[in-house]
Amino acid sequence: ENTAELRPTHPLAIAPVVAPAASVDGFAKQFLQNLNFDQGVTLSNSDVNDQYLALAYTVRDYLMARWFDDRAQQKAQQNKTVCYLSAEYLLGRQLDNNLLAARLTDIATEALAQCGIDIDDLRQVEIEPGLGNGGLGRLAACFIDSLATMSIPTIGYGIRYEYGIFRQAFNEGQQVEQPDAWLRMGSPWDFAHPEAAQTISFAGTTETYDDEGVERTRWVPEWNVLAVPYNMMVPGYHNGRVNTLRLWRAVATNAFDLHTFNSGDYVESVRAQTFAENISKVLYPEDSTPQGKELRLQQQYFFVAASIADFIENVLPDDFEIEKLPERVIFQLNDTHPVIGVPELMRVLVDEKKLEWDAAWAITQKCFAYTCHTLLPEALEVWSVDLLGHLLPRHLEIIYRINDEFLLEVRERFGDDEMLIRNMSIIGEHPSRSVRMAYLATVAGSKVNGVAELHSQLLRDNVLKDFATMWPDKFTNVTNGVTPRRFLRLANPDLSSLITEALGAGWTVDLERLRGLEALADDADFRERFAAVKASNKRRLSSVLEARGEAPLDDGHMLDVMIKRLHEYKRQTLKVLHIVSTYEGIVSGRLDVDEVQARTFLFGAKAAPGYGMAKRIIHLINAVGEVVSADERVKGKLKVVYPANYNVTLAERIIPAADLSEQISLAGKEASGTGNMKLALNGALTIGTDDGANVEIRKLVGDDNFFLFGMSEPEVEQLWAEGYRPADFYQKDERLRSAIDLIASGAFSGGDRTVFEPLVSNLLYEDRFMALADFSTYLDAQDRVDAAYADQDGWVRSAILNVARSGYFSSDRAMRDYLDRIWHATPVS
Ligand code: NBY
Repeated sequence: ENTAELRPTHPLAIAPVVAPAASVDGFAKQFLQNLNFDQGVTLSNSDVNDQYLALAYTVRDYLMARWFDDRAQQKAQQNKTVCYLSAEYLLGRQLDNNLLAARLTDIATEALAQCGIDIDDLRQVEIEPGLGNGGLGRLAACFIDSLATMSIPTIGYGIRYEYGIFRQAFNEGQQVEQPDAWLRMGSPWDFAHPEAAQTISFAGTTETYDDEGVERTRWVPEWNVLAVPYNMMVPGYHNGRVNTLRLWRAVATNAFDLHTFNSGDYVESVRAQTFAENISKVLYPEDSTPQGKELRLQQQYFFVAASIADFIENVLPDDFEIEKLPERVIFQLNDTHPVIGVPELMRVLVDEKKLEWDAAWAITQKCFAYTCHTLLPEALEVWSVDLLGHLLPRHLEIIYRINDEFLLEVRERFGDDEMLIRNMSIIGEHPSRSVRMAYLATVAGSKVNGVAELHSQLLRDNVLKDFATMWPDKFTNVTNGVTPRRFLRLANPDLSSLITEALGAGWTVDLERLRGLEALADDADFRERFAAVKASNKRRLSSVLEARGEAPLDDGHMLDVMIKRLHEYKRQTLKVLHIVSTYEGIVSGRLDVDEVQARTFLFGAKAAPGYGMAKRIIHLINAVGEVVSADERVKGKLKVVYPANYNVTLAERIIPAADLSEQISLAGKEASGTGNMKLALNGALTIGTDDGANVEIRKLVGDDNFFLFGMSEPEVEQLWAEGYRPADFYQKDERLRSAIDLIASGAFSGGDRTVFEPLVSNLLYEDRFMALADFSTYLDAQDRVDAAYADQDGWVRSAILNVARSGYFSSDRAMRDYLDRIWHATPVS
């Protein structure tokens, strides 16, 4: 590849690129060279960050030749490429994952040891790229891992935010947000390619012109920015493949401020650069309610337009016939955030490639597919027509035409039902005129999928009902999955060894093999070893917490975890009510202490900075935690820990240590959940509602190994329709009354009754997510948990069965489903 279009004469220049020798000496040599020549330090002068960077460069060096090969081969084979379009990738740390993929872990450990370095010290300094909010972003990261492992030609396209998800700190129990300057210490895993930048335009006007007798439209934009790609390696596990994640960074164009420069206002021109570069400055930290901010739409158009242009210009061959685009690409829309790509591809095909509208639309419909990740109405993204028309005038025209033709189709099919037309229109009229992005995605996509069986069903029955009637075959389900490499093999090395010893190593890429553990659940010796792994994972977590200044975990406590974004529908409050009720029960003598299992309740959760109620819930958890953990009367029984800044790195320590997984959303609200899968896969038992993928987890692991409680989705609908009055539940249930009264009394706020008053009255008089209605069955289920935990043998047996039966939740399986049902792409050979 070095020789393309060049005429080198040096023998090295025409030789293939080769990786350094895969030996301890080869690794040490490369590492020291990188330390000297890339970091500019000698070993004795280097600090731990120099060493970490040199190590990262060394791992890269081993993957580089594979990466070159894969790109050359993908180009030569001209296979269909999966272009995953996602505004978020929550990657987690890269070092261990890449060492594992390249089979370098042992070699690197030994080579560094011979240099006098403990590789663990280097692991510690890596800052994870937090380029996502939660489930949706982490899912994208799992998917690209699986696609690389399955040799599917894939490009992940996204945004290289300069600041990822904020760092969370607590100040007197309340969340404060700090900027996540993840690039500050260097970013050894990505490669800038300014030569491959795309110019992305905004605003201005449209005009028609005569193109040799044909009237055409063109966009005359007002300003533009450069999109500079940064490539990251996405190595497959043990298969020698390396795919690409291409993240775009916004940089000011020269033309941008030429005018100002010429007018002599130097300072103004520099300020203008910041304006352009703001586009990729920061990740929006809202994980459900879209903010409708102009900058966010700029981000979306910026990365999608750059990605589509990049694919057409740089991935496809020069002589490519654009009519054949659907044979070569599928653009998968990760929620509605990239949906502006639909009118963008239409603009490229009609205005630039000069295709007829109908031909362009036929191509576009085949090139996109849409994944929906929510059911909450407030989470469905809409853009005001004014804003969209101002920023992207040509795209708004295109959306209007798509809508006109779509509504004609609706009339043909269903007659002139004006109500139906209004309901299905891509343009909503109330409260003000807006573009409904989920509808645009549904109209344009070849397929629309939900992320768990129940979720896909509810999409068909409620949210997108009319569309599902019109196009039943468009709708499908792909239940989410998680990568077993990161969330079992890397996060839980001791359990991994135990599994490999029992079943051989193949499970890492064929997770259904875990079924082989079922038989071992009845083997006392295996149970003992499994329990020992759990105990040691708890000790490991305890030292991680201690290093962060938290109290250590108590031996023998059940570890009860709720780790997910803070949101009312997820019902962290219900968990708090359980804790307060148990605490109150012990203190008042209502509960027999000996019946209560010693438990540590662990929370991990960030709240969107503007989400007041979520922040109050964080405050309550910390306040309750402080009182409960300090009270001598429950000492040794109950403890609450809430480490700040829950992220992927911390998740990898918590999940393997967990005994109980809290999945307690109101039925019909959690699209899928993926933490539920990671926890079951690591042998935690679930206490959960019949919601999202919990339904499928319970079916697979069996009712005996899952604690189900709460209303079903139809029961929720019914109670809501009847008129839900939370105060009735408060009146009826004494345990609930005592718990709420205790919070209201100021017992957790130094006697101040005002602090949690808004929270309490919200529960009593609104309770949108019906925590009070599910409280009593939740407490009953928690009693069953206590009883089950008292029988340790039985518990461990159930835990093993959870692991054995979670193979379905591999993201490899999810990728096979996408490939069969939606993408129809094949592996490179
Ligand atoms: O996607 C989550 C769902 O809540 C969860 O049930 C599912 O398992 C997961 C993967 O399918 N959704 C999610 O994480 N959503 C976001 O993070 C998100 C981020 C930004 C915006 C909306 C949602 N936004 O509008 O800006």
